[in-house]
Amino acid sequence: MMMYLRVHWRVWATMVIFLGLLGGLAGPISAQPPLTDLIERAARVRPHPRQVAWQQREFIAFIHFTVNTFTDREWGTGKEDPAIFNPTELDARQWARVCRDAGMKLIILTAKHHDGFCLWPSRFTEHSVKNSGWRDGQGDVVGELAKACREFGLALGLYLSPWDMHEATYGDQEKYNAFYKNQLVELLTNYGELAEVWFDGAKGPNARDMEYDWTGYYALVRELQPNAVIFNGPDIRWVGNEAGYARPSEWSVLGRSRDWSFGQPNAQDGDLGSLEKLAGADRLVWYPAETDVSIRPGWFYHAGQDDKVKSLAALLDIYYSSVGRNSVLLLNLPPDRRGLIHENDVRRLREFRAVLDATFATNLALGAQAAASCVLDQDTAHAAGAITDGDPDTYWASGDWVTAAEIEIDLGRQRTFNRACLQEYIPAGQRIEEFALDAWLDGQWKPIARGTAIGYKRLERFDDVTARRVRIRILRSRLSATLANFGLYYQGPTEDILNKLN
Ligand code: FUL
Repeated sequence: MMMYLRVHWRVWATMVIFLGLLGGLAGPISAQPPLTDLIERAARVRPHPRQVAWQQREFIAFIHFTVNTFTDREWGTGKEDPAIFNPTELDARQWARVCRDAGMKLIILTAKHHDGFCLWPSRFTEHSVKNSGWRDGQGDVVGELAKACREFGLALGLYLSPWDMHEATYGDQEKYNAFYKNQLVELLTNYGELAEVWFDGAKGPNARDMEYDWTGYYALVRELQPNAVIFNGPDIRWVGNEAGYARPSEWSVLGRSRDWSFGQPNAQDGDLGSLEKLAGADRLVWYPAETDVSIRPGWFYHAGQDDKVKSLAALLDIYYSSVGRNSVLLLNLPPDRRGLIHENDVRRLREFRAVLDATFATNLALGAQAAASCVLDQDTAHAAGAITDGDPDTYWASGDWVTAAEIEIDLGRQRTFNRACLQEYIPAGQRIEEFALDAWLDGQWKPIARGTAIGYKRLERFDDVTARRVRIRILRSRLSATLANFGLYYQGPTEDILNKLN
């Protein structure tokens, strides 16, 4: 039996008035706007299309490469001789092929890391590939990668470290900001379309004082690459750790107070998006999290870490905890001194891809019958069938102030599954605060998974379940709920999948 759960706005209003009265009895009446206003404001925050495009990439690559690769360091000094940069077999096509085969959609290259060495022949410094032995000083790593990305159908992103240990003007606000912007313009104009620009906020404790012209940097990106998302800027934020884990409740709707001038909220805060957090913010914005992590302990290549490539289980756990928690996974693959992604990393990525492909190849809920306890205005365009039609652009919607609902799915016959995927229709906002998943087993509904924020994608893992009927319960949402997609999958034993690979 389907239950019809409807929390009407009048119920909310009554609750708010009641709480207000209680507050009045306890002390002075608060001037706070009603909770319904906050909920409605939060629910109506929407992403920019460039943020949606970024999120749909899901899995992207970082490439950390510079003089550090040749000095065995993580952070350089700025005093390295450019001549030490001399990869013997650099092949950006190999990077692009490896990334494409791994299912990644974009590559972000450290065009300049903190040491200041430029992987492209910048006109504004001598500290670059043009004074290295590589390709007799005629090479351009950024150019080679841009070309390879085009060939392999990948998008390109660039990292340009604001902190620059080599540049003499660093510390002089006017001169360094002009220098940095000149470099940024070179990158924004000479390599075709960029999909992401990565501004790293890191800076060593002994670095000179330097006030970056963030607003000016962002304005250049917007002017010259309007489709590029800005990391650590207005579009996307750092998830808050380098281990590969997003929060169990990862909200893309955040409150932004006046005191962060486009910078970060407290990235270490476990809660950034609850209504308690949003209350009191000057503005609510769409600000989703990117999860950056390296496939090895270091960001740069170190031969001593060849046997420390993350295990398949660790990578899968990271995937479910980043892509599966409303975030984008930015996985770093550091080229070695040859200028190639090492064989061990390539092998692990092939295994990782094989498991993901085997798991997600067949959606057992695709085309299944679905019925919801409520539908927006009984509108057939937003009926429950939209979540099983395989089309991410159609979606079920509950209707305003229907904040709890159920959808029952009939798979047609008994199926065995151990993975579930839920996706909200994020162009309309992020609304669901809590959900549960049940299966009809032995004549009753039994819970198989439960979670909080969904957003673009939520993946759940659980023990094997064999059932014909499943039920999604939306327990709490803001204003209304939407779902664009629902999937059920089965991951078999990894040994079986890996055996087929070799
Ligand atoms: C940090 C940097 O200091 C690391 O070297 C690395 O580039 C990482 C992605 O960001 O802030």
